[in-house]
Amino acid sequence: MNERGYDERRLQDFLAGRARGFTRRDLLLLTTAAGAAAAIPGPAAAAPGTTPAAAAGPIVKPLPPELFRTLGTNAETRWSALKDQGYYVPVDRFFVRNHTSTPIIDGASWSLEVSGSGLRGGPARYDLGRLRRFPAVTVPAAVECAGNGRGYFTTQQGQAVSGTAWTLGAVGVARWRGVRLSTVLRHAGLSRHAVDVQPIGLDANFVSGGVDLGPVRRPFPLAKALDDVILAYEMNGSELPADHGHPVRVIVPGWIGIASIKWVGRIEVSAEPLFSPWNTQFYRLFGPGHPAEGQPFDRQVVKSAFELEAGATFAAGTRTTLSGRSWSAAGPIRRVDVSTDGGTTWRRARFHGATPGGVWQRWELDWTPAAGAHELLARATDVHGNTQPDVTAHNTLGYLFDAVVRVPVSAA
Ligand SMILES: Nc1nc2c(c(=O)[nH]1)N[C@H]1C(S)=C(S)[C@@H](COP(=O)(O)O)O[C@H]1N2
Ligand SMILES: [Mo]
Repeated sequence: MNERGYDERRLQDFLAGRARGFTRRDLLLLTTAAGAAAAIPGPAAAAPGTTPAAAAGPIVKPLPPELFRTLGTNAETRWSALKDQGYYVPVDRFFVRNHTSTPIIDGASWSLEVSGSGLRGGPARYDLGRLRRFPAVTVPAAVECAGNGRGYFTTQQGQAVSGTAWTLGAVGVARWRGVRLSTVLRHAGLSRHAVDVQPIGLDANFVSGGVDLGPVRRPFPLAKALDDVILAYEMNGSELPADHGHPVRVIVPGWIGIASIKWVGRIEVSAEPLFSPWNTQFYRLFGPGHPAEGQPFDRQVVKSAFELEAGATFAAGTRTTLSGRSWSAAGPIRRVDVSTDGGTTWRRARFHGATPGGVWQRWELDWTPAAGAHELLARATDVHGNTQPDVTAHNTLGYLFDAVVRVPVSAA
């Protein structure tokens, strides 16, 4: 799957008006609407017949402050809460990113509509029982927000960005069980003209600047849909929890979190290129060095995090074990270098633990701190040689922060 080629083609389609769902004209209308409700032709509708249920508050599960930092309708995992945890992030500490609120959906009355111009025939409908009767797969995969690390554009690089000021806790790896999207699409009757696939969420429409942008949705190419995308109904061996998409969510391995639509109610299969606000207005790189209409992107980058909080204190002169995790969407991590002196000297961290699917790598390093202030850094390199820079090129929406993060700690 060559995302770069796809993104380039779709950018040209968008500029040329070869688009359905959300055109360049809609975007221009929106950006000139300045708060007034713009007339946008038909935001994609959720599946008729499935009632978007009442929301119970932005997030349903408990958010104890030792496990989460709450940011509006979202909650990021505290990295200290991952120390001594296994490879998979338990649900009780898995981050939540909600555009609005977690809807409570009854799995027994839920069904998924698959429809659109990319099918040979009319709409197909699948309830949970039907999805469970297709062959199941279990896939270790990360969900990571494209804005993970956004806060460091400001705190580390002194740059202004808009959006949720995540530190590094908008990522989690889980074991997802479900049915391959390819199985369902082929069952529904794919036409040879199908090009794009767009899952649509059943949560409340997202309203931004007074404009109703419709349900949360973002397209991906048919090639990705047929490659490794799944419709997940289990997370870490249990029924999918409400906050993570109950009863069914999409999991798009390697791609930014917004691709993995939760509470999916409809999947549009299209014979024409599809667009939504989530691949035009949002989730593009804007700013110096980027095209005026923004650079589309889909895939995540390379990052590392220590399993501790900034400002952590250690006993001076006593050996401790620093631990952390590194991950790359392009492939497994090959090496991680750690500095405990602000980047002057580096030591190679030792890897530990199993790495199913090579989604992320746990690592450790022994350290005997002298009394005083210290700065910890970790830099990962994946098997393809992709590594973390010292500085991430600025983009105004603060996506894809991959620079090495400087973590202040002290010993006394
Ligand atoms: N329907 C729907 N799907 C959604 C979202 C949402 O708000 N609504 N948020 C997206 C974003 S931006 C991210 S990063 C991931 C977060 O998944 P999680 O909350 O299970 O961690 O879900 C994605 N899928
Ligand atoms: Mo996200």
